[in-house]
Amino acid sequence: LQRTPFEDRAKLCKNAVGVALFSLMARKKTNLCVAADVVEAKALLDLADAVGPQICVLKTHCDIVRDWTDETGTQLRFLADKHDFLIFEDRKFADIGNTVVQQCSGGVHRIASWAHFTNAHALPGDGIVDGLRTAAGVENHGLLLLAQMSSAGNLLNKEYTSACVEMAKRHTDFVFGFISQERVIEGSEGDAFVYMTPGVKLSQEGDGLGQQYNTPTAVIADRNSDIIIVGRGIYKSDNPAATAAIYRKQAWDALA
Ligand code: UP6
Repeated sequence: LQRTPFEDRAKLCKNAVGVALFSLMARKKTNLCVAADVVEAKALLDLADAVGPQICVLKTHCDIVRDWTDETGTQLRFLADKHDFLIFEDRKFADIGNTVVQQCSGGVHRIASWAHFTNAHALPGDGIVDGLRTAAGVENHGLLLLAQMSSAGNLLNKEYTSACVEMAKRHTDFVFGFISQERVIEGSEGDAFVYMTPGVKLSQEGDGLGQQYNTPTAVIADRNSDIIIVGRGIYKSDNPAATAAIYRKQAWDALA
């Protein structure tokens, strides 16, 4: 299978964050995203600083951080500039347009003020995309749709995935990719979108709570995804920076 280089896919993408992400991956030669699921602000910033040189994207769950302040977002942006990565708040929005405007721009977390992009379930319909576009502004923000999930027994079947794909195609100014378990749009049309896959670990046993893992090589080489998302496999290891380097190499080598 011949892959289109990321620098060429940057030219096909219509959203500025998507363009920036493809360009960054080509420049830095990494398709690793770390899921920084730690619960204190200092731990989050320390982890971001440690794995920063290895990653294209830092994925956050700001609502699990018990002492989050505006300064946490500011410091994350500082580290993103320092190490050249983008910040993805994995908020998985799932409400009506009017509500997600407030959830994305307001509240304690003010996600739109520090995250480069976030994600949403397609379940509520196109209004969720329009609401998040309003909250974020198109110029310097982007959105991923959850087309598939990694958890056992999830309800995102083939028909639902197809509907997500169609929704993304209606909003290419803002939606630049998917959270999915595989590449969900083939051919050159699919080259305009990025595919990010969670549920990745070198050892494949689950977590007792439904998570299902695949290896970096399986996700990139066999399922043709672009970016691996790794949480516990990295941040729970003895040396997250060194472990991130191992995942990075496996995921990048699997592109060839
Ligand atoms: N995530 C999944 N599966 C999905 C969507 N998102 O695991 O389908 C997220 C989780 C977590 C990360 O919310 O932040 O990806 C996976 O973490 P792990 O590597 O520690 O299992």
